[in-house]
Amino acid sequence: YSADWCYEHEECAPPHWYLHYPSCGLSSQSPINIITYNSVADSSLGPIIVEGSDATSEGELGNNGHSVEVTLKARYTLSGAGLTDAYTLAGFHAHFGNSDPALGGSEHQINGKAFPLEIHFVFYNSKYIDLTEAKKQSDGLAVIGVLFQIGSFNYALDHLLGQLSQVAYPGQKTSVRADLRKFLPARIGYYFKYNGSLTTPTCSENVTWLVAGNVQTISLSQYTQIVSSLYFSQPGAAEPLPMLDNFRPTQPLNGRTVSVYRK
Ligand code: GRE
Ligand code: ZN
Repeated sequence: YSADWCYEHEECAPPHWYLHYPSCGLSSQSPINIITYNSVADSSLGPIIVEGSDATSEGELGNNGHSVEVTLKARYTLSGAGLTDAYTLAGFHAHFGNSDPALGGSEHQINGKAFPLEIHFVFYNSKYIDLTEAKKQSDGLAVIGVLFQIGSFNYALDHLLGQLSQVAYPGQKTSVRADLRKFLPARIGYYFKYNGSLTTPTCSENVTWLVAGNVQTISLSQYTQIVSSLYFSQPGAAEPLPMLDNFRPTQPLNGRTVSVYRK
């Protein structure tokens, strides 16, 4: 395969990523299985604070060949959570499973349980000029991971889901209006925090991970819309490859501490 990394073909799948991207073989990788009874309570962290314009923002929804991602024009800032610096939202994207939500799809697990969907809100350290520059820095990134289970209809996400068919293939983009507030609370009072990596190559180990403790819901039909709208492959490919199971397996903790804040 021409791709040097992928999820779907044995030859370029996660166990081989380190061959082209050596950082993927290091010892502080993400995602992880968060074992709640091993996490260390730290009340000094304080809640996660996300500030920014609360009006709906214009933005772009796109298929990058590995995930579906949204970027917004409005500026949102992450602080709190024991972070030394403020971080700026670069965008958010989704990792998910296949047509059977019981088989998982999230990257992080909680007590060995995977969820069908995980959204990553990627923030870069505001002292760097942009995401590209921040990715090269050891204190470059902070990512909020939000897990979803099948349950009640998710009104906040539905507007974006309706536009997925417009970005079925890699490279496609469409404009969207979204209010981050609706799916990322301004204050998150329950989360896990640990030092890890990008979950995609280059797998650089410069991410402060904040995984929300409260699992959100999405209806089964909404989940089905995600797993039936998108492709890894270009239009007209001899073998169309639906975008499914775009998650990396959990990685060894190797003695890292997972902190928990709950208030
Ligand atoms: C990803 O590609 O999945 C990713 C990023 C940046 C931070 C975390 C992450 O691009 O999982
Ligand atoms: Zn991600």
